[in-house]
Amino acid sequence: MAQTTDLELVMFMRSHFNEKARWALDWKGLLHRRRPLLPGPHARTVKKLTGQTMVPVLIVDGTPIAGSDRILDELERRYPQPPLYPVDPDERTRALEIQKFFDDEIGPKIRRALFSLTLHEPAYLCAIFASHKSAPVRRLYQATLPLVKGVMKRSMQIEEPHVSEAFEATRRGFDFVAEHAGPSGHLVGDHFSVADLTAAALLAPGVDVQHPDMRKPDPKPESIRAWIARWADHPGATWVRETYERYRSASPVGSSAALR
Ligand SMILES: N[C@@H](CCC(=O)N[C@@H](CS)C(=O)NCC(=O)O)C(=O)O
Repeated sequence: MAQTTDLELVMFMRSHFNEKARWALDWKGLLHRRRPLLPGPHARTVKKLTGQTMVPVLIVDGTPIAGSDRILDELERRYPQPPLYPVDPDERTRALEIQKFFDDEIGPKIRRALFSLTLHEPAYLCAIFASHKSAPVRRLYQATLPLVKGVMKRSMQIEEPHVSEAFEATRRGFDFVAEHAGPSGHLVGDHFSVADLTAAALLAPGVDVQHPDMRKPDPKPESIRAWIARWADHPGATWVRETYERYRSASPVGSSAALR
């Protein structure tokens, strides 16, 4: 079936909530354009589009949809195959509950834990978010990052006791998937669903996943190598790696590369 809808994803590179939307688009084989913005300067553009500043935002035929859960919901409604929502109503409810748990409880905290380390690594932050920009823009962006450190600390609550809680929540996220993945490797029922996609995408910052959209740039500073090593042997980290290998193809059917 020819895809007639125009889809544009406004996003941050390598960001885990944005990864949810990228993964859903790729899983459904949907051609789309990606508009990667730099965190900070993004606020003006996104506010103008949606009245708030968070990405991902998916623009569907000119209409912006903000929020990864709402984006997945709209994609599922418009493009039900292959499905992300289980057919069985109880399983569907459970899968959406798991999405909400990871969106609310784990996603923001794993980000806080990781930023408590990367905040002191402007060159690395720049490599994460600005690798698509020209060298002069990257240099300028890197130079401004130390100046906005205070704002970032406040907006993400990078201070005690919140940082310790964030590390605990990260462990809780890995424990959850290790405990709840069934024999087939899925969190709900026997098929890949929104629950698996959300948990794997939001835990990906703690794992050395190899997918090009989430691979951490090299060389990694010591603090990042220690962060990855901290979770590497956890069965939950193994689950994330395996879920990526099984369900996140590096060259999706609807590859958007040509449209980027
Ligand atoms: N619940 C939202 C969370 C999105 C979110 O936290 N986005 C972050 C990047 S990971 C963001 O845009 N931060 C910049 C800002 O808040 O202005 C979702 O599921 O989309």
